Amino acid sequence: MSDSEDEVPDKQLKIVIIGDGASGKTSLATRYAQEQFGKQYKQTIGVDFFLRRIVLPGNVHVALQVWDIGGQTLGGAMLENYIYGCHGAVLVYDITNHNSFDNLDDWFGSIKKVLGKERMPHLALVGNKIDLEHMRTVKVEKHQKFAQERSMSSHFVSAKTGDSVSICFQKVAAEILGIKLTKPDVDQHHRVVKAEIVNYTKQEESAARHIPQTTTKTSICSLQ
Ligand SMILES: Nc1nc2c(ncn2[C@@H]2O[C@H](COP(=O)(O)OP(=O)(O)OP(=O)(O)O)[C@@H](O)[C@H]2O)c(=O)[nH]1
Ligand SMILES: [Mg+2]
Repeated sequence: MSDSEDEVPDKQLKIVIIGDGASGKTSLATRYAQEQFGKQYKQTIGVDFFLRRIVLPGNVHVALQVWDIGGQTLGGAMLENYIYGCHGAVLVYDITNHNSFDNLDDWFGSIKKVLGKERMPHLALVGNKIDLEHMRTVKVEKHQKFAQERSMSSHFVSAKTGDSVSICFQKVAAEILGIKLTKPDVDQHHRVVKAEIVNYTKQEESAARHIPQTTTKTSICSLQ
């Protein structure tokens, strides 16, 4: 069976993405649903919707409804309506912005307030912007402790490069439905980094070979 548009999915899942403004929620959703990324920040007002159909092991067809909730809704009256009935909640912070991590407590609190009395949805902790690893301000240990203490699954992604975005949502959907992902299922989602193959002409090749090599020696190291 193919995963075509007309096919009726076996399951429909509502996944909400919450977290501080500018942590990258819209970027994650657009990367996941449309394979796109924009550098320009455009604040989400209220909520935006995305849809992606996936197939999980056992030929389970799933329609993932992704609710991208604006960071400004925290503490507002509408947030509870947006969260209501979700099967999964993805809590996003920016690894270079400690405030966005600290505020996750409030986001977690809002989930608990709405759904705590019924059943908690699957919760995923997502550290975004790992392409900016050199600017990280939230230690990995802090991230892991937060996730463990609240029984959340743990993910590090980059909406910019697409690193681990698809597998993150795949894991969340599988967890909700109690489906086990095998290693090949997981590996399939790792992005292949495409290296450009340059075909040098014979002339360019020999010119490159004859570039004079400069050697600088210091008492500390030798650069070639
Ligand atoms: N370097 C880098 N920048 C990112 C990444 N994800 C998002 N950004 C940038 O961060 C800014 C905010 O991203 P958004 O996705 O709009 O943030 P948001 O969480 O939806 O913000 P609100 O709608 O206000 O809640 C934009 O300028 C994005 O280009 C990432 O993985 N790496
Ligand atoms: Mg947004």
